[in-house]
Amino acid sequence: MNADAVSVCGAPIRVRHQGLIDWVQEIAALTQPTRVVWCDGSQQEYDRLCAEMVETGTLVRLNPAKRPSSFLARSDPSDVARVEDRTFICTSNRDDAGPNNNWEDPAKMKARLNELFSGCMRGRTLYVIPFSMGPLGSPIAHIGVELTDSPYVVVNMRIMTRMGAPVLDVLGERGEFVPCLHSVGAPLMPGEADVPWPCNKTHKYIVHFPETREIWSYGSGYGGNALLGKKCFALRIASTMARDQGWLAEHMLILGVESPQGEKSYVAAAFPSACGKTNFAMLIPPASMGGWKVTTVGDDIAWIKPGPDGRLRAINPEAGYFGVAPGTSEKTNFNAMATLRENVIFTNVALTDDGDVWWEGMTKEPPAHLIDWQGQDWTPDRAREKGTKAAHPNARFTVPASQCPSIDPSWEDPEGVPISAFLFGGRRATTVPLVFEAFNWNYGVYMAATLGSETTAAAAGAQGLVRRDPFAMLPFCGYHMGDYFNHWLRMGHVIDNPPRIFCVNWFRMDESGNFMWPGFGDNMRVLKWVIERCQGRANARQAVLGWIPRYEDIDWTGLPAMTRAQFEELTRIDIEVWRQELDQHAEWFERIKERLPRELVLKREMLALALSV
Ligand code: TSX
Ligand code: MN
Repeated sequence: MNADAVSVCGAPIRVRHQGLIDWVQEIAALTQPTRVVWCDGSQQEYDRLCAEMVETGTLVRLNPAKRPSSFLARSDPSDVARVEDRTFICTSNRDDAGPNNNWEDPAKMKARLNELFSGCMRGRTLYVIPFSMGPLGSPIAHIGVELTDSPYVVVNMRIMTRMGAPVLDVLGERGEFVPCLHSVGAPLMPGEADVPWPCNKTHKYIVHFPETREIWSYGSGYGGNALLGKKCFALRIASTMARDQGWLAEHMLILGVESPQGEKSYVAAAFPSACGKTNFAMLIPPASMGGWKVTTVGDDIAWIKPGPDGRLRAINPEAGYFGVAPGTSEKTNFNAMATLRENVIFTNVALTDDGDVWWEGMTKEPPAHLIDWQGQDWTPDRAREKGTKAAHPNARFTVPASQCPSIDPSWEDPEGVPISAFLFGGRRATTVPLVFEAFNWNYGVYMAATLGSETTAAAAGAQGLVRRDPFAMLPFCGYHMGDYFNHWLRMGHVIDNPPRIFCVNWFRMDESGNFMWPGFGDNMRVLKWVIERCQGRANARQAVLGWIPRYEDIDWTGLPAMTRAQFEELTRIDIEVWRQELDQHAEWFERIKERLPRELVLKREMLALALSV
């Protein structure tokens, strides 16, 4: 291959990086594609690929009068989510992957992958996707190159990352990039017809080599398995880079809070799945609160580095939202619905008779007739009989972040935004108060390390099963969880003035199974207290777990329904229940074993002592 490689629109794009050229050539020789196409990232290229996928049946063009420049993809029914049991971390020392990851020997895994990838792109096009995670040229950003045989991946990557020719300019002749290799694992024999969603039903591998910083993904075309910039690079590989280089790669949203006086603060927050992270990132404060504003920097991932001034600065490494559609409505997330008006790729939602989309929770009443996510006729009556959903529960939208009405003016600032507070939240019907501030950094790390969330299948009022999801990173930490806790503890004294750490729980219930907190926009009341704590302006009472707002410490303007007694119940700490909670923490810590920092054992003992008097 010469340095003037062919692009999807036929115009050659100039590649100056010999290491990249060599790698593409090596992979082309291994996978045997019909042709190699270098993506330039242009609108024309995107439009052309979408048009081609409409021809082949991979995409359905939505009604331009309803949903301009938007498409629907229906996946293979077996390829609808991340495959955690097929996700591997390959380190030379098994213990370095930790109890939180599946491990395999790197040499053994490479041999297996070389077998699988051998000839796996026959009859297909190999697309070269240069992409930047974070604003181009930002000191917090990093570059990757994904090689894929899926045009669906190309168009999704164009929305989710900064992608194409400008990235090659930043990369130069010898810049660093993370090689990300992806194949749907479905080669075509000569004359064999393709299917709308090619994938490999028997072999799936999502493999990370943190020591050489490589990603190999085989057999799935879906989201987190295939858009390798996101979970694979921006979290699993980046978390190991961050450990080695002294920064943080986190499963966090970033939002801005502006006071009526125009003071701006930024908060990063981690929540396990099904806690409404995207809703929180796009929150609209109650108008009655007199001019408080929330802006969105990111909804899923934060890369956070100490800045020149010693403060932590965060970027959203992504350029789009790959969000769960079901449950999203004008009521739960008005800004998301506005973001989704055009230029969207929907995956596994239902199609309406007028060529638009629908999903469970989008409107109160479902349409009388739909085509469901599997392409079948769907009616509310038949759904009630058979229990079938119109949209898959993990149906997604891919949409440019720039379209979000609440997008923060600094969301693409290459220097990042300064972080004032970290929030950690879970879905807990009992036990965890609405909000409390950790006494100090290490204590906050303890709370994040023991973060738990209840399974949503639990019936109202019933005790759901608590799943521990430390820092909401359990499926995404690319190394030993004990080492990760230690890295967080270390970061606390690397930074001059570390952000304060808060725990929140929007989901506490009363004895009858009713939510005690209105949530959604009213979460602004909690955010306001958090921000004012950071500024040393808000009061609190000292409790065993940390600093908790009293009734009078919260702004209740426009929410007369919340009484002092209700709020006290919402922020109550039940000593007996917390003794049991600490026993569960000990059980959880047992799984991390010898690499658990002693500081966290100590923090648990101190808490236990405080609870015993
Ligand atoms: O996203 C949520 N947030 C954060 C929003 C900024 N959800 C949606 C569930 C997660 C997928 C919430 N659900 C929140 C919340 O704060 N709180 C609740 C629980 C709840 C549900 C309904 C009501 C109140 C609380 N009230 C009525 O339905 C009228
Ligand atoms: Mn996520």
